[in-house]
Amino acid sequence: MKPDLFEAPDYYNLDDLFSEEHKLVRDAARQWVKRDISPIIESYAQKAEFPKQILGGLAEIGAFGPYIPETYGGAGLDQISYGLIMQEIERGDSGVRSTASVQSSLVMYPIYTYGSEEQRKKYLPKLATGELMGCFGLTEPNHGSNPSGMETKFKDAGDHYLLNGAKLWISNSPFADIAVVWAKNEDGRIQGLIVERGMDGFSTPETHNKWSLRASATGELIFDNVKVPKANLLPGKSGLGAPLGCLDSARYGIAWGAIGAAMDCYDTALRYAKERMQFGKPIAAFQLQQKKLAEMITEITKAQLLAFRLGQLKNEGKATTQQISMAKRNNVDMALKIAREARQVLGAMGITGDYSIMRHMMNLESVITYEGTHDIHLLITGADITGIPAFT
Ligand code: TGC
Ligand code: FAD
Repeated sequence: MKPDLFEAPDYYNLDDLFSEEHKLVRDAARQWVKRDISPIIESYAQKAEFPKQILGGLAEIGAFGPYIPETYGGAGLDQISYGLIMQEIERGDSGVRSTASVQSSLVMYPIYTYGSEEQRKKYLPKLATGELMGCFGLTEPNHGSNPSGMETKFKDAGDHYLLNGAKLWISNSPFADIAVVWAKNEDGRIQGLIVERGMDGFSTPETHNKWSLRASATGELIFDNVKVPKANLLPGKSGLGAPLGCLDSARYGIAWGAIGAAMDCYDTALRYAKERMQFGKPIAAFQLQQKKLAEMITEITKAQLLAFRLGQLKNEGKATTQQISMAKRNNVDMALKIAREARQVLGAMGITGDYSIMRHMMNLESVITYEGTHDIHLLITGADITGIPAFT
């Protein structure tokens, strides 16, 4: 891959709105990505392998539990800092951002929010340092967009629970030490359980043959009469609202993360267009190429403003699920469209691994599907403005 010459676009001077802390956190993540991700990520994506050696670095930049209080090992930052960290990591690769999103919003968040004090103390500090890695099991082979139909279930077996079922498409599952698993109790109510690697009957086969998120490990979670200690049940909340609450936090991070991928594609295309000569001129001199680039910076700027305002609302505890859906949907769609246009600016070079664009484009095909598909988020907005849910 070419040297990382990334310069972040800030067309509307958003830096004037960020605090010194926001900028410090963001710049630390940006430098880390340049130093530790950009030089290696293409080869890991090519060989479809997660670069495990980056876990310590992710922890150091505060990517594991940015908004979890310091008493539990988190970074104690606000939601805008969390968003900026996700933006910078996804500027490097959506798969690396996935690992951080899952650890923070889908593993640490439910343990912090729905867990007992003993569970918080036992797991959160080790998750914050990356000593323990986690995954989140909601999706099943027969239930993706409609998790309320899940078949995974557990029953009371005296001094423990007995868990049976299977989860599919689980980020980090092949190497995770623990899994936050959503399953139905004997009354059919959804609850969260912390399942630990090594428990009898628990396995995590890897899913191969992906053309997207190749540097992220994806797999299954299989539960065959797994004995889960009663102390591992998350006591704080039951019902579908419990996992959906975690998704709010992860989707918010993705709304920022997608901006990073878009910024990288735009910056790469802009630099290439100014250098690449055709018909005796840099291709940046042609109106059709300028149209692409001008539209890209316009869409990135709109997405930045959406994410920033959402961050303010989140800091005030006012961001709604529906507002988060709109931002996730808009910003991922924006990034995917920019990746496709940016790829064209590079001509044939755009299809090679010498540049990051094609990798971002393929990654974003997962990002537009996971954490609620593009169409599900549209339906969430539709239900909100009409008052008529159209999911069924
Ligand atoms: P619905 O009737 O709307 O709601 C069921 C119950 O949940 C409550 N609720 C929420 N509570 C807290 N936070 C939220 N955001 C909530 N949204 C809803 C709701 O009030 C209700 O409570 P109650 O007490 O009345 O029961 O549920 P529904 O079955 O109609 O489903 C709605 C729908 C389709 C929007 C929802 O199921 C959905 O969002 N589906 C998409 C599934 C999804 O996003 N899966 C993601 C899996 S995780 C993942 O992809 C990780 S990728 C990670 C990475 O690598 O980055
Ligand atoms: P389906 O639900 O089968 O949907 C197929 C198509 O039908 C979609 O276009 C969808 O929009 C459309 N559709 C469905 N219902 C409706 C409707 N009511 N109206 C209109 N259209 C509809 N899950 C986890 O739990 N944990 C993870 O860590 C995780 N990581 C993932 C990593 C990757 C790389 C990928 C690709 C997925 C991951 N997922 C994870 C799963 C992800 O959340 C699901 O793929 C997603 O929710 C969609 O479910 P599905 O793939 O079963 O699609």
